[in-house]
Amino acid sequence: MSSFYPVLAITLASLLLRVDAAAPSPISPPKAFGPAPTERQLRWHEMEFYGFLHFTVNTFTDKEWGYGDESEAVFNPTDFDADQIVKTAKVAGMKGLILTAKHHDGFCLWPSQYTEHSVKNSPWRSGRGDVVKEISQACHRHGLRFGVYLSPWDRNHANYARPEYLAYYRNQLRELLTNYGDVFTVWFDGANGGDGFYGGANEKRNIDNRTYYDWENTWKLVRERMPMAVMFSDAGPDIRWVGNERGLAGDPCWATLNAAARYPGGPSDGLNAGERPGTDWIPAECDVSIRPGWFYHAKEDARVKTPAQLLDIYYQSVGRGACLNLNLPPDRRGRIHEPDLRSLEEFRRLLDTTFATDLARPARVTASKVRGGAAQFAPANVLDHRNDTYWTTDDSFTTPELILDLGSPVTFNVVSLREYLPLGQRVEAFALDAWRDGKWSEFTHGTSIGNRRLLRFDPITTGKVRLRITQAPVCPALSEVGLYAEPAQAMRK
Ligand code: FUL
Ligand code: CA
Repeated sequence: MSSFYPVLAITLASLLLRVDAAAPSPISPPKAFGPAPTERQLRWHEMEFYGFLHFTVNTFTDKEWGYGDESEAVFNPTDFDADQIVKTAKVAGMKGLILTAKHHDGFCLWPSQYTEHSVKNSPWRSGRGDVVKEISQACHRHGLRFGVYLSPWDRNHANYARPEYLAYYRNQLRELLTNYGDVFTVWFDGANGGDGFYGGANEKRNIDNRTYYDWENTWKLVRERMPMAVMFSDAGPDIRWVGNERGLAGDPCWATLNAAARYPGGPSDGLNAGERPGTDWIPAECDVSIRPGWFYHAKEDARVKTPAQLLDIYYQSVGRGACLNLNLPPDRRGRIHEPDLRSLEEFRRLLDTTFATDLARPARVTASKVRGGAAQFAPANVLDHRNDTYWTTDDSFTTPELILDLGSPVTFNVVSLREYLPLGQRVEAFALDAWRDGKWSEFTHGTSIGNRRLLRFDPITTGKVRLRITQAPVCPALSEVGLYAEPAQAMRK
């Protein structure tokens, strides 16, 4: 024993010395610029693509907005299959599903203890069914996250537009956030007030959507029950509507917004592009249906979006730094219809084929500037497919360049860029050049990057690509630069 300690001490000392000698003086990372995402927002950004399920009495009455007087008896899917629905979403590459637990008609897809207007009084599964339970469990079984849509506007409830309704709404939220496991998002719709059944009153009821719902306290309830859930509305607080129902983000699409004057159901100007400089990190979600309507209508069976249309939407949503929320409406059986499934499968196949090979990966990468010359911030960090490593420069260099030497000519038609989000959105403009005939020539340029920027263009063949950051208020921090080639079928409409 006695000889052990000195040996240990010497070994430790030499280890420490070695570490000391090798350690470069640490170079600190840049400071974040403007508002930066929270942990829950970062987790959401990583999802990129998830789905909506619009399903309720409307599926059976062939409507888009139920009036609120529908009999519970109409809700009767003949072959409801949560696994088929969730597996379809999974095949499409979705990372989660948001279910309309209650749409504007007020019918509840779970047996809420606060109303009789729910599945419990329907013939489906003899009144013992629970769509929220089956979908949430299937999601968790298949590795998808689960989210809820609980329409604030309720055309069935007698107390809608009165103060009492708020307690009802919050009780329902509590049920959804307590009994169905983890919930990744709560989707607050902005459609508010108007005519309806309202317990038999059959009248028009308007509300002041700035004050009526007392959102502060509803949001607090969600934070307490489900701290990692992101809340969606026209005004955040975590993610915002993109301002259209076509699934298209603006160009630019900033992740920031000035939230103070906004409220759910408020004016939508500015939501498509975001606001810069903005006071809050409230990135966009692009919602769109795979069919013309949000609910299933047999007459729309031939109007399912094609794989090429879905790809266009993907490039203009995920590819502009937003997340894509694509609606899949279950049919009267309670399944995703076959044409929808076929379109999703082909869409996924084309995306997977495109992104299977990053043609930039083997490149030799150099940059005009590297922060402190430190390996930690080296340009090779843009090629490792990790979001947590990035290339950056000293604070004073805001327009650096990066060159990918591909060795021999390579053909591609997609560029993928990502910023390192914890440091905020930094790049305001960039350009890409190809080395051709002994000189650089620009083949595309853009503005916002954020979580992801995908640029798509006619195929280019070159041995060298240059990325120029042309405008940024601070030094950029980029975590990814990738080059991809779409299969020919993907380029056809
Ligand atoms: C809108 C609703 O009125 C539609 O019915 C649908 O739910 C869509 C996603 O949001 O505001
Ligand atoms: Ca990286």
